[in-house]
Amino acid sequence: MKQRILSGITPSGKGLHIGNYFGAVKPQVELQDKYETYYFIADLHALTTVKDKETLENNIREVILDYLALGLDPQKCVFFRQSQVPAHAQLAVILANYTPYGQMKRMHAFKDKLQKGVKVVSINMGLFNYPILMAADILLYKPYGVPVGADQKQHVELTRDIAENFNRTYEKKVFPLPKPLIQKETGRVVGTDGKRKMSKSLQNTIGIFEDYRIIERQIMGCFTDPNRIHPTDPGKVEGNPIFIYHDLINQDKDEVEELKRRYRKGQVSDIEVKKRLIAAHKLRFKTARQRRQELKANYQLVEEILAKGAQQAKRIAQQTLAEVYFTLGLGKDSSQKR
Ligand code: AQP
Repeated sequence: MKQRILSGITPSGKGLHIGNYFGAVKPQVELQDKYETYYFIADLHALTTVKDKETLENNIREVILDYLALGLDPQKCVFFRQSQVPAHAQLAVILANYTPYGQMKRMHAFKDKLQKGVKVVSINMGLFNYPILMAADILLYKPYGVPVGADQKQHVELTRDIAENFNRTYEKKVFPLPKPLIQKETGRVVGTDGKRKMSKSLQNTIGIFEDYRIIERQIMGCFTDPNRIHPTDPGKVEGNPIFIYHDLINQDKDEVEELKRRYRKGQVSDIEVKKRLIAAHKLRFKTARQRRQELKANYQLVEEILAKGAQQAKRIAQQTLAEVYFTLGLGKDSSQKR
């Protein structure tokens, strides 16, 4: 029997960026053949930041199309929307009782906001509780592993702690402990500012499906070697975001090596390196962009995929929830005993 894995994407912005792709989606696509896979759109999580109905609906549609166009195959995986499986919210309410407040205060989703100067009083409880909902998302399916970017490691670790706490309380192994599956090379793709993780909210992304004028602007504006003033100055390749992106995106490895060699010697301009990256991006994502157009034109089919996925997910999720209810003393059987 295949081991099970599960992962999700939050529709909090317009679409996926290359950090999401190389850090999470690409490995998830590759795992479809080896594992029993559950992938979902974490639309309830988006409520922490998106408060406009049309924007939310639009974000959800965009991410669904992105995800499918990038290679998620509904023949191989169960693909669904979190909000269509009520057990996610139900289990989150329960798991909150096995989660220490002190530990929640150390979660980075919350701490990042504080560091950005946001006042505690203006942080909504959805954001504060988001790692608990994420624990519910995961534990419902009792997966062996969760393929995510490095930024999510802490949340998977919290999930393990909650599961352990629950199991210990009832002296029963209801939840197996899931492993974070993080890519060594691509678990944290740096943003175009060259400093921080590529993130929608930091506006340091390179898109995948955006209009090419936007992607060109994103690439042309990318941070490179700050000590290099003229194209004839020898440049630094290691840790230079433009070469990190070439290594990820450009499938012509000879071209990448040639550009690196010339860059080190001061024989190529930043502009040329960036233009070659734009060309490589166009080539790399050409098929996915076409597939996305086709899916968009046939959205009815996409909805059918999601409805079927929700039915399949519900079967597992309901089973786990019933087991949890029973373990707690909320189950049908325990009340019948009285
Ligand atoms: N820069 C990144 N490098 C590697 N992996 C990344 N992921 C996100 N950014 C990077 C991974 O992508 C998956 C989906 O992430 P999400 O939907 O939870 O979005 P996110 O992490 O919140 O992405 P952003 O762009 O950083 O969004 P904002 O700015 O709204 O917080 C996850 O597996 C994530 O690890």
